[in-house]
Amino acid sequence: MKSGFVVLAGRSNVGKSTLLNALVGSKVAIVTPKPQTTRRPVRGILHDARGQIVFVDTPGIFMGKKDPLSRRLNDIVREQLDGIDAIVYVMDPTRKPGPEEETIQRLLRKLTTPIIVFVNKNDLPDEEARFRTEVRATDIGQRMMVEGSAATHQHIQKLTDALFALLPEGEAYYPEKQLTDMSNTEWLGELIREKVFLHLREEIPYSTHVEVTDVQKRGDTQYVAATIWTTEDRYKGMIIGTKAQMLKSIGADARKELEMATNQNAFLDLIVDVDPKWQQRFT
Ligand SMILES: Nc1nc2c(ncn2[C@@H]2O[C@H](COP(=O)(O)OP(=O)(O)O)[C@@H](O)[C@H]2O)c(=O)[nH]1
Ligand SMILES: [Mg+2]
Repeated sequence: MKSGFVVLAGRSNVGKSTLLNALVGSKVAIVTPKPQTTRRPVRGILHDARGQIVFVDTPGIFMGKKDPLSRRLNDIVREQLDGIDAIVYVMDPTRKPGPEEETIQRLLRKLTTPIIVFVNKNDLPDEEARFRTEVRATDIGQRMMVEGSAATHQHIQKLTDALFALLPEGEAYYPEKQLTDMSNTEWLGELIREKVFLHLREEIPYSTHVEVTDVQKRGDTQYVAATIWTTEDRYKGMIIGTKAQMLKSIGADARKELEMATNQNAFLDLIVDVDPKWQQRFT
């Protein structure tokens, strides 16, 4: 069998997490329209008759950001590039390739690891994907360029085939049914965090961390208790909302998705708490 590690690289918001989910065939990573949602590299495992591919979704590269969290994320991205078998460099034709793209390409050109460029969001019309021509002209010494869509699963198979062709023979890294390296608790926390990102504006979601404190089976219901940590009292108020409407919406969305994913009833017990220093405890 074939096996190997493949890193998904690219700017924030190009669709790396969406692509990871498409490749694995299950929702492993959270996806939001906001940049820098992914906070730690998430692994998603593709099992196939040909072998196994471990995909690593990276948080993207944060240019010019000097805060400890961004710095740490940049270090993580560099560490991820060691000892891997191939890179899928994801590009977004709806945004102009700027200095950030150049920084990433400079980094990738230096590597000897085989690269496949995946031009994503091919489902969008030319009016929206205005930079297709520029993106198609990308030359970083890649083995191949595939145009497709992570959202509609267009040409995902083509990408998978190209990767299997590149990968060495090897043993399986994960048991056959395992789709991610995240624990169930971590995944539940990520699911709730995704809803926080989808419901709240501007900087508030970035000030939050979700800690799952209890998971229990109660009859045929999965009971999940979690704390949404934020850095300031005024954020706490906004996350809870008037008459707790915001928190209820976040909880309802997370519960619905959890019920869909697990095919059983779920009950979410969410509280919001303030800790200006949560970053030191959880990252
Ligand atoms: N139209 C379209 N949107 C996409 C596609 N892939 C991702 N997106 C959207 O782009 C945004 C960022 O996606 P995400 O996977 O979180 O990007 P990441 O930051 O690179 O991980 C989300 O709103 C996605 O729904 C695609 O193939 N087509
Ligand atoms: Mg992501």
